[in-house]
Order: sequence, then C-alpha cells, then structure tokens
Amino acid sequence: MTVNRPKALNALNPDVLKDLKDAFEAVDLETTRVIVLTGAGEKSFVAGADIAAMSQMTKEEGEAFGKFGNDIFRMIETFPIPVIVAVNGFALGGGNELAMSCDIRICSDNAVFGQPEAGLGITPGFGGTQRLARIVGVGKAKEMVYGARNIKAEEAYRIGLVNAVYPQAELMGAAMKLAGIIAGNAPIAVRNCKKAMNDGLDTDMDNAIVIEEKLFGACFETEDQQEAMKAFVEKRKVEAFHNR
Ligand code: DAK
Repeated sequence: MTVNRPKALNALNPDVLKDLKDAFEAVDLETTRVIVLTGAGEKSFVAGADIAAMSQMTKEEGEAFGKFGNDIFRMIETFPIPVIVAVNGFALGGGNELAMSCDIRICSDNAVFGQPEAGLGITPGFGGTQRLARIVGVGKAKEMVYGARNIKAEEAYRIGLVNAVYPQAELMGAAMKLAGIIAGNAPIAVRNCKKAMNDGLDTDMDNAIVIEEKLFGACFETEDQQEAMKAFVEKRKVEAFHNR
C-alpha cells in the first residue's frame, strides 16, 4: 500500500486520510497475510498532516480532524493482520504517527523522523504524544516532542523507533522479505499474537496473561495448529497453512 501524493511529499490531507481508510477497509482478510505500507517517491514517506489544510481550522475543526486521523490510525494499529511500514524518507508529524501505528518499522538511510508540531503552535494530533513514549520511552519522547527536533535514521534505530535501516534501494526488498517470513507462519496464530500483544500492553499483567491464555487456547481449535504439531511429531515439514 503506497501513500501517493508526491507533490506535497505525501502529506496527509483529508482526502489522503480517507483513501488510506478505504484501502485498509478493502483488504481481503481471507487471502492477505501482511500489509507493507510505504510512501511514493524516494524523498518522503509522509511529511506530516497537511499544514496548508490545517492552517485555517477552528478549534472544533481541529478536534474533528484529530479524531478523523486518530480513528484511522487506531484502525491500522488494531488491524487484524500485521502492518510493516517501510519508511522511505521524511516521517514527520502525522507521518511519524502513521509509522508508529504500524506493527514493525524499518527505514531507508535517508529517513528523518520527528514531531515538529510544537514549532507550528500545536500538539501532535494523531497519537504522537501517546505512541512515541510507549515505543522509545518517555524521556526520549518528551525531548523529541517538546524540542520539535528531527532525528536521522541511525538515531531512530539506536532509540528503537525502527527495527532496521537499509540503503534506499534495498528497503522494499527487505520489507517484502520480512513480510514473506511472517506470511509463512500460521495466519490465525499470527493474528492472535498481534491481538495478544496489543491488547495485553493496554492493560495490567494479571489481565494481560488472561488475554494471552484465551488467544492461545483458541489456536487449538484450528486445523493449522493440528497439522503443524502433527508435522513436528512426524518429523516432516508443514505443507501449507490454510488459515483455518
Ligand atoms: N503539508 C503540506 N505541504 C507540505 C508538507 C506538509 N506537511 N510538507 C511538505 N509539503 C509541500 C511543500 O509545501 C512543497 O510544496 P510546493 O511548494 O512545491 O507546492 C512540497 O511539499 C515540497 O516541500 P519542500 O519544497 O518544503 O521540500 P524540501 O525538501 O525543501 O523540505 C521538508 C522537505 C519535509 C523538510 C519540508 O517540506 C517540511 O519541513 N515540511 C513540513 C514538515 C512538518 O512540519 N510536518 C509536520 C506537520 S504537522 C492534529 C492533527 C494532526 C497533527 C497535529 C494536530 N489535530 C487535529 C489536533 C499533525 C501535525 C503535523 O503532522
């Protein structure tokens, strides 16, 4: 899936956000195992929410725009299958927030990450004050958000904002390879892993382990679990998972 508005460095205006929502809603969950999200061109993943579109907003319009984006990013975060984001350049403001809504972030060596909003007279509005602290820790997140300071790919890697950095030309290959590895595993198990980790992180450990127990138990009703464990016992490879 590609955010494709290169003339504005793929900045998110209401139309682009709506297209993103429609694209996720159109995914066939019977046949799709993993989504790889990137931006068009070689310069920018997403250079933020559209500043021109936001510049004249009233308080009410700002809140509504924030909710519109937040609902879409939350849909991506809780999407049943994994989403890998291949950050191919600028990931600023809403761009960094979109990347943080995805499960796994990898980037090209020219990528730049940041939350510049405080320099524009606003707070991050698509989850940046919440997800950045959860991913990189509260101290680093506060430094980046209060300081509106952008960081380069290597620093993003060092603080755990991305899992790996690749030369631009290798980024999509690496993303597809990772997607292929995930897609080779039992689809229902992968989905349950995502749900267990996401839902568990939103609650305390006593409830979190119960969430895991239920999703673990549910796997034992699947054909894929039965075949995979039978194959192990019989010392042979699983021929294919059937998403059942
Ligand atoms: N919005 C609109 N247009 C943008 C844009 C953006 N975020 N980023 C770039 N563009 C446009 C530029 O205006 C320019 O258009 P033309 O002049 O050619 O028509 C074109 O893309 C190419 O950009 P540049 O000429 O500036 O390219 P450079 O290589 O010189 O610079 C840059 C690249 C990424 C450093 C620079 O474009 C830049 O600083 N862009 C803005 C980055 C930024 O500050 N992004 C964060 C935006 S704030 C909320 C909801 C959401 C948010 C906050 C609150 N609520 C409702 C509460 C989110 C906020 C943000 O994302």
